[in-house]
Amino acid sequence: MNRNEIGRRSNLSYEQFLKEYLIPSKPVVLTGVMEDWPAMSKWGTDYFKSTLGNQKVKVAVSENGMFPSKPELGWQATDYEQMDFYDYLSMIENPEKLNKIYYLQHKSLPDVFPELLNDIQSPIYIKSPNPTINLWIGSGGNITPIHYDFSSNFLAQVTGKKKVILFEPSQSRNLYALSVRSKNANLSPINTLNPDFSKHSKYKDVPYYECTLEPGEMLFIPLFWWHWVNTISREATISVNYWWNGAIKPWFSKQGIKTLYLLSLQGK
Ligand SMILES: O=C(O)CCC(=O)C(=O)O
Repeated sequence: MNRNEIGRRSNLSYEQFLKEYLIPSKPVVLTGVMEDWPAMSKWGTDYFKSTLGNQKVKVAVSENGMFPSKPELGWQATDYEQMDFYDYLSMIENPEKLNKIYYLQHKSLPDVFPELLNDIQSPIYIKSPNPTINLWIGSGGNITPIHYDFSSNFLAQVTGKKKVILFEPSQSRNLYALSVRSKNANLSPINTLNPDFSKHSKYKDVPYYECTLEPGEMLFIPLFWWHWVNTISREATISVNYWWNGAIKPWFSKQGIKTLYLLSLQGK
């Protein structure tokens, strides 16, 4: 596979971000953008236990660390358990004692943990109203398989590290994406833990973009870009992501129309 490192930038103005990344639909890691977030010094299992421990949460469970555990069966393949947030936090403090892997995925901050909104600040690059803001908490070994979203995305790392791999939308065929008419058209059936190259031979040569996201860094994942995310820290790993509709106009540019056309061939 052909590897490209995702670049890092700091102090980008909105205009620079627009011109260099949003319009050309190019990923970038932004550094120094979370320095004023109270979350950076406050958030962790102790803080969440003492402030929100009584709350019930629905946590995804997997035998092998993939969420969903069998991407070929679609998103519904993930199992869930209901538990006290306190108990979940205690579990991921000692992941070596667990025989399964657990992941609190995309919990809406405004709906589930509105108190925590005071600890973060929406990136200045989001100009559209009401982005979807989610909290993700897990520990080492969680894998979100290859998929794309229908929004532009900032994935902001608060504690722990995540390895993120991205593929351009034009790589859909090499990722064996299902037909766009399928319910799971945005999920690739490739098992990234153990790819079956006899079935998915084109995946071998697919060009990809990679970064290891460190605390305090925010990754811009452009609209329709395929991504998979692997939590690599053993300790509790906390991220916030923002899905927002920032890139509709660029998709009507020449390059955007070409990519939409390639996506429309997906799975044919
Ligand atoms: O952090 C993760 O595990 C997945 C994040 C993701 O897929 C997203 O932000 O769209």
